[in-house]
Parts: sequence; structure tokens; C-alpha cells
Amino acid sequence: MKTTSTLVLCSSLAFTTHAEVLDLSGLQSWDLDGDLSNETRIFHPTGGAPFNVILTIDYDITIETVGSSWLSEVVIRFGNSDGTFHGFWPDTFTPGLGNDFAGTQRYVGSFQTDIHLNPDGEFHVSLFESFDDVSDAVDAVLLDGSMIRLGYFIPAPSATMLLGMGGLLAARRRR
Ligand SMILES: [Ca+2]
Ligand SMILES: [Ca+2]
Repeated sequence: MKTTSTLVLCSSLAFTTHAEVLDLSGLQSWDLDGDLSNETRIFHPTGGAPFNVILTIDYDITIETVGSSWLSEVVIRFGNSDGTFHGFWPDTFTPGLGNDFAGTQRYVGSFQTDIHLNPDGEFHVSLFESFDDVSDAVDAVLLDGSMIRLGYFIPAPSATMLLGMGGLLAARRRR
């Protein structure tokens, strides 16, 4: 019994789960992927704590298209500071997938991801168009209230030490 409680205590201390809401209101989608006109918003979850791993993203996003651009053309890219991403899950997300028409639409949902942040702790959100209607002009914008909620954990620096202590305690009890 005692061994079990020690292990549970250690695992809860080793990995701390967090959640944080990021405001995406006003972010604009301009041109094709890689175009310098596109916007990137940079966040510092938990004050820029390093090595966060983002595991889930909840979203509540309202897209308003410009002219004849379609809702389905807005692509969101999530990533770390140098774009290396390091995860296994896709780093791009198309909220209006299948909505091949212009207009204003709200999208709410959640998905799993796997984004490994760098030592600087930066989390980047970029928008780009899968089809550019007007070069060097805005194709769509995220309206007020658009947000994402990150679910992630931080591997605690003292995890190894705590697990080592757990092993030591278990060893002592066996004597
Ligand atoms: Ca454009
Ligand atoms: Ca477009």
C-alpha cells in the first residue's frame, strides 16, 4: 500500500498539467504559405517556461472572409520558435474544412496535438491561405472572441530526483 502511494505522489509531482487561453482576435490571413505578408502571433505560455509540450488544443474561432475568399482556405499553423515543431501530430489546422464558400462562421472544437517548444518557451500561431484570392491583400480575419486553449504539461526538472527518492524509500521498506 505504502509503495503505491509513494509512486502516485512522485508521478503527480513530476508532470504538472496546465491550461492557458490565448487570444487570436484580429489575426489576419493574407497569402499563401511562406509569404512574408502572413501574420504570426507569438505567445509565451506560463511566462515562457521552457520545454512545454502542448498535448491538446481547444478552439473557439470565428472567421470572416474578405471578398470571394472561402472559409475553407484559412489554415492555422502552430509551432515553436524555429518551426521545427518536433511533434508527431500535424501542426496545421483548417477550422473551416469543407466550407467552400465566403462568409462569417464560428468553429468550436478540440483536437490532440504534440508540439514540443524550445528552451525559449515561445508558442507561434500563424495564418495562411491555401488559395490566395488577392496577392498582398487580406483574405480573412479572425473576429473578436477568437481563442484557443492550450493543454500541456511541463516535465519538472526535479522529476529524476523525486523518482530516485521514491526508489530509495521503496528499497528501505524492503529491508
Ligand atoms: Ca491575399
Ligand atoms: Ca483565399
